[in-house]
Amino acid sequence: MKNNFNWFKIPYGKKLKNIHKWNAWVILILAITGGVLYIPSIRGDLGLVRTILKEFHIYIGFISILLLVLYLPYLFKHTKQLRKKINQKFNLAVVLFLIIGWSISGLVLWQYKNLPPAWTNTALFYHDLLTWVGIPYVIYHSITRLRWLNKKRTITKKENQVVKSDQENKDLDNDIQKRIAAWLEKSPISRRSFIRVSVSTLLVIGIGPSFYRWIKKTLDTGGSDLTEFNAGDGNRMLPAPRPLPDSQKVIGGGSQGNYRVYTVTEIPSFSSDTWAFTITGLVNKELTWNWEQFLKISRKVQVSDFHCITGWSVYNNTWEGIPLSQLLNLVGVTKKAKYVKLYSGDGVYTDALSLEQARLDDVMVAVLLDGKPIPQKLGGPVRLVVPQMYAYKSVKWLQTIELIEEEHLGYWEVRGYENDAWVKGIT
Ligand SMILES: Nc1nc2c(c(=O)[nH]1)N[C@H]1C(S)=C(S)[C@@H](COP(=O)(O)O)O[C@H]1N2
Ligand SMILES: [Mo]
Repeated sequence: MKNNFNWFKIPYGKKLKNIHKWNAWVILILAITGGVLYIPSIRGDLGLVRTILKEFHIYIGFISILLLVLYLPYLFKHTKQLRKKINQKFNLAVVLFLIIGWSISGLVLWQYKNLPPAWTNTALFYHDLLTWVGIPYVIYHSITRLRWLNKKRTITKKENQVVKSDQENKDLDNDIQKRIAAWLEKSPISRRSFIRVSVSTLLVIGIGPSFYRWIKKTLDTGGSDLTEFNAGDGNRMLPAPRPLPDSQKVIGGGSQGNYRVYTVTEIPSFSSDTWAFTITGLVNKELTWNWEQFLKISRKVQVSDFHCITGWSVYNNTWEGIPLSQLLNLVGVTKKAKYVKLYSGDGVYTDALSLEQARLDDVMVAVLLDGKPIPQKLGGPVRLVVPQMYAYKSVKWLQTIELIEEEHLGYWEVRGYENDAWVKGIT
C-alpha cells in the first residue's frame, strides 16, 4: 500500500480513467438513491431512512460536482485527443451535459428553503427529465461497452481463424454461447448492432411506459388528474357537500399543476356512517361532529397555492372549507393552550401549528377542491391546508384536533424536516 497518493502526479491517461470509473460509481449510486426517493408508494415504509437517504443523495451529488471540477482542466486536451472519434465525442458531450444539468438543478433543489417555489418547480422538472433521458442513456452506454462483449468479439474472430487451443476460447466452450455465436454469424446484422438493438429495445419496453406517464402528467397542467381522482374516489360520504357559488364557479380558474399523491400509510377510505370530526384537549367545550353536522358549519372559499419541499407546486387551488380559527372559536381555546395538534384519520400522520399560525386567515379545514369533494387520494373528505407553509403541514384525512400546551413535532419533523415550514418568496 502506497500512501503517498498525489492526484497531480498521476499521468493524464490514468487520471481520466480514474475519473471515468469514479463517475460511473457516483452516477450508479445517485440513480439508485434518486429512484428510491422518487417512488411515492414507499415514503411510509422508508420513514426516517428517507430523510437520511436524501441527505446521502445530496452528499454524493457534491462528489459528482467534485469529479466534474477535477475533469474540467483536461477537457480541452481530451476533446483534442478525441478529434476523429465522433462517437466518443458525442458521448462525452452528452455525459457532460447531463452532469452539469443534474448539478445545477440539484443545487437549486438542495437550497429550496431559500429560493422561491417557481425555481424549485423548474429545477425538479429538469432534474427528472434529465434522469428519464440520462439514465437509460448511461445504461445503454455501459452495456454496449462492457468488456466481455468486446472480448467475445475478438474471440469470434479467432474462432473464425480456427485457433482452437487459444486460452480465451475456453470461454466459448459453452454450447449455448457457441450456438448464439453461430446464429449471429448467419444473421444479416452484426453482433454489435444486435446488442445495440436489443439493449435499446429492452430499455424502451422497460422504461418507456413510466416515462410516458411522467411526461404526460408533467406537460398537462390543466388538472385532468383531479378528474381522474374524483372518478376513482373510494370515500362514501353522503350527502355530498354542496359547493358555494364561488366554489361552483371555481373562481381560481382550476388548479394548475399536478399533485403527487403522498401517504405514509395505505390510503384510508371513509364512510359518512362512521366518520367523525373532534376537537379536544385544552378547550372549554370538547366538540364532535358527524358528517351531516359538520357540513352545516359555515364555509368560505379561498384561492391559494400548494408547495411541497421536494420541489413541486400546484397553483390556484379553489378550496372551500372552514377556517381553522372559526373552528377554534366554536370550542373556545383555554389560556393554557399554546399549540394545535392535528391528527390524520390514517392513524399515523400528525403535525402541529402554534396557535398564532393556526389562526392565520388562510389556514383552512377544507372540504372541497375546485368545486368537487376533495378526493380520497388528496386527503378527502377533510384535509387541512396551510398555504403559506410547506405542504407537510397540510394534514390529509384530518379528523382530530387537539389543543396542547407543549410543542409537538409531526411525522416528518421527527424524521428531520424543519418544524419551521414557512415558504419564502411567496405572498
Ligand atoms: N396524512 C398525511 N398527510 C399528509 C402527508 C402524508 O403522507 N399523510 N404528506 C404531506 C406532504 S409531505 C405533502 S407534500 C402533501 C401532499 O398532498 P397530496 O398527497 O394531496 O398531493 O400532504 C401532506 N399531508
Ligand atoms: Mo411534501
